[in-house]
Amino acid sequence: MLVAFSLLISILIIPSSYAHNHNEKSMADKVEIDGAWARATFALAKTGAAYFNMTNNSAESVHLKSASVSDNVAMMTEIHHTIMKNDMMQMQELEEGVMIDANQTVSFEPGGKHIMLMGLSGPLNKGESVEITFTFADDSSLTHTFNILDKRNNKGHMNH
Ligand SMILES: [Cu+2]
Repeated sequence: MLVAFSLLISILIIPSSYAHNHNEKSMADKVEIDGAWARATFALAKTGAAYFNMTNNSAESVHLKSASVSDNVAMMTEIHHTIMKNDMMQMQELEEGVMIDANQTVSFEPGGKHIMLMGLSGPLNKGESVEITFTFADDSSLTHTFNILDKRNNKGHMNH
């Protein structure tokens, strides 16, 4: 009888703790994106870059793990940052993604962090837009529209 009783308790407890998690805001719900744009490319470009600010409006840190686009846009999407190596600017993938601390904004901007679109299926044309989906450590995700702008590359970041 005692065994049956404790089994019953664990059955009751597990679903209620799941229910509790569902009531909490997902990481995707805690962030806001602004200033989103992607750089227009020339006709035969195979890579493109996108920039934005991501603000964490919550009291807990948020872990952005990855970004993706439709296969129609590019084969691969990576989160990159830019480092100086031997006086040269180089890009590196941030394989673990990016942590955004409580109530902080992380800027993805030319010469710094950016979303890299690799294996473009066509050029990113000024005036059009591209949808980028962000996925967080809790598997929540959000999709944002990036307008394609023809901004000058003023930081000598040749690959972008
Ligand atoms: Cu890059």
